[in-house]
This record gives sequence, structure tokens and C-alpha cells, in this order.
Amino acid sequence: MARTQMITELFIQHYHCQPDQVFHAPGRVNLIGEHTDYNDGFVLPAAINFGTDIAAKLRSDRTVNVLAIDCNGETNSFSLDDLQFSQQHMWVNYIRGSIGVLLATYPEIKGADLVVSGNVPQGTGLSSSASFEMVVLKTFASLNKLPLDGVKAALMGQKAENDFVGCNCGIMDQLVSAMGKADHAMLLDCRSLAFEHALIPQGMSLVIVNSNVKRGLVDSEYNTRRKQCEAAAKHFQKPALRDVTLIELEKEQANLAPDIYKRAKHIITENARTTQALVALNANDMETMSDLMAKSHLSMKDDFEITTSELDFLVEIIDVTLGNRGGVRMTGGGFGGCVVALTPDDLIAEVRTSIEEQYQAKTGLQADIYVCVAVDGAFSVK
Ligand code: GAF
Repeated sequence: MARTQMITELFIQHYHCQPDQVFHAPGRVNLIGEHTDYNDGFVLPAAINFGTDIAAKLRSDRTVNVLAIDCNGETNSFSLDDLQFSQQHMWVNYIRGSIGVLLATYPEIKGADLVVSGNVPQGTGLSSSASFEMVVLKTFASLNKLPLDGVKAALMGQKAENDFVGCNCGIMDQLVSAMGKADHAMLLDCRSLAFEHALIPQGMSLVIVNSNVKRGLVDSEYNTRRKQCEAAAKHFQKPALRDVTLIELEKEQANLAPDIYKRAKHIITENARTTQALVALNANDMETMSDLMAKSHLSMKDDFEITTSELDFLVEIIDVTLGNRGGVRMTGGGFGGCVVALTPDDLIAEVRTSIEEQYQAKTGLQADIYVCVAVDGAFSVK
């Protein structure tokens, strides 16, 4: 509410009129199912209470004016008929790219005056980009009265990210930002795009710990992992690793390069863990959840090789505190960023203390701790 008021007041100051509407789209945390989305597999993310907001007013012409509060108050103006990639202002590309995809289906849309503000910690694997794309698409669809449902919006956001921004991501982040549900995680089948929500048991919080390891080489390593997975699927002459079983993989181990074998092993075992996690969550079976999250982390560490020593250490410390009453693993694309701990509320203080006592002493870095809840996907605030 405070953020809505703040962004509305800044809109009035900047454009000297009231906005027609304010939209919000959340970031996300992934409980399990990492790098499985672009292998047509399963993921189990939740939308979180960090996100991006836009206050907007429809214009009668094809101009878009933007004030970006959290990018040093930078402004940008462009025409819907001239959407070019900006080398200078990276944030503008999420707006231009998303509108560009929308224009391909709805070429007649009008421009808008916008104020943008976001509080998803950037570059930490909590999907600030997807939340930005979703809020732009929802805003323009609503202003122009277009029938754009959450799944279509997510596909458009992914296309903007793939084709305009240049990151070859899967569909998870955009889809949960659009279709998440308060207090629930979401099991998404990334092939059919069917999803179901699973209640996060009462008394459990999503504790996200930012390692503050800057994510180096993330784009190139992400794209390399993707190519390795595609190579593995091709070896089996299957459309995606979703279609390969562990038994088939083990039989072929001698005929696969060691890194291709390991990448495939992570994806195949992670898909199985993710569907098992849905069952465990629905049964409030934290012991199984704890085991699955621990195995997922090890698989990301040893087979997919996307963790860092700092993330491994955070997982180690938190795991000792949680025992089998909760689960912890790295979350997101990897190579830095955050771990997620599904934590009973009565252990949050202890988790915090163990991190404060040990993490900086060992790594020289200070971790940031965000105690989050699962929220609804993109919605109109005003
Ligand atoms: C990033 C991507 F954007 C997602 O599509 C997903 O692949 C994730 O990394 C890893 O699970 O967030």
C-alpha cells in the first residue's frame, strides 16, 4: 500500500495528472526444479513479496514516457514505432522488448506515461527481470483493453527476454510471476504449461539468504548448460531431457562425454525430485522435503556445477539448524545469488544467528536475509 501511494504521488508530481492504474508483478523464489524448465520438465516456485510496480496513464498517441525511480530517477521516451535495443539503459530493454512482443499481436495499441519502481534485489536470482516484463505486459494489456491471460503474458515475457534482451531463459519465472498464488507454491509442467498450486504448510516461511556473491559469467554459463542439455537429448534422439529415463542414461554413460552425462543426470533426477516434492508439500511431510532439497543442492553442486563455495557453506550452516524440520538449497540460475530455506517460524531466529555467527567469518561477505511469504501473481493495485 505504501509503495502504491509513493508511486502514485510521484506520477502526479511528474506528469501533473492522476494515473489510470497501478499494476504490480512479483519476483519469485524456486523451491526445487532448477534448470529443468528449458528441458520441458517440472519446477516448484512461489511468487514472493518483492516485485515491480508501474503507475500508468494511457496516451492517445504512440509515445511511451518512463520515469524509473530505482534507476537513479532516469527517464526515457520512445515511440512504439521505433523500438530499438538500448546499450545505454539496460532497464529500458525490458519495457521495449515486452511491448515489441505485444505489438506483434496487437499492432494498434497506444502509448502511455509510466512511473516504474521495483524492490526485487537485482542480480540475485529472484527474477527482477521477469517481474518487470510481467508488469509491463499487464499494464499495456489493461490500458489498451486487450484479452491477455497470465499464460499468454508469460510466453510473451519469455520471448522478450529471449529475443530482445538476449537471455535464453525458460518459462518458469514469467509464469509464476503471472500466475502465483498467495501462501502457495506452484508445480508447473513446463511442457504442457499446466500448473497446480500447493499450500505452503502453515507456520513455515520462505527464508531467502542472499550470499552477496556477484553472479559472474551467469549468461554464458547458463547458455552453455542449456546447450549441454540439448546435446544430451539429441544423443538419445528425444525432444528434451524430460523424455529420457535414468536407466537409459546409465546405459549410455560410456558413450557420453562426462560433463554431458552429469548435466543430464541432474536434470533427470531433479525432475523426479520436483514431482516428489509436490507430494511431500501437500502431505506436510517436511522430512521428505528436507531430503529432496538437500539432494537437489548436491546435484546442482556436483552434477550441474552451478553453485559456489559460499552458497554451499550457507546451505551447510542452515541445514544444521533446520535438521529435518525444513529444507535448504541454492535457488535460481546459480553462480552466486541466493539460497532458499523452507523454515519453521520458530527456527527463523536461530537460522539468522547461525548465519551471522559463521558466514562472514568464513567468506568475508555479509549475507542479507529476507523472510518472505508467497503472494499472488501480477495484479492490478488500483
Ligand atoms: C533463470 C531462468 F530465467 C529460468 O528460466 C530458469 O531456467 C532458472 O534460471 C534456473 O532454474 O532464472
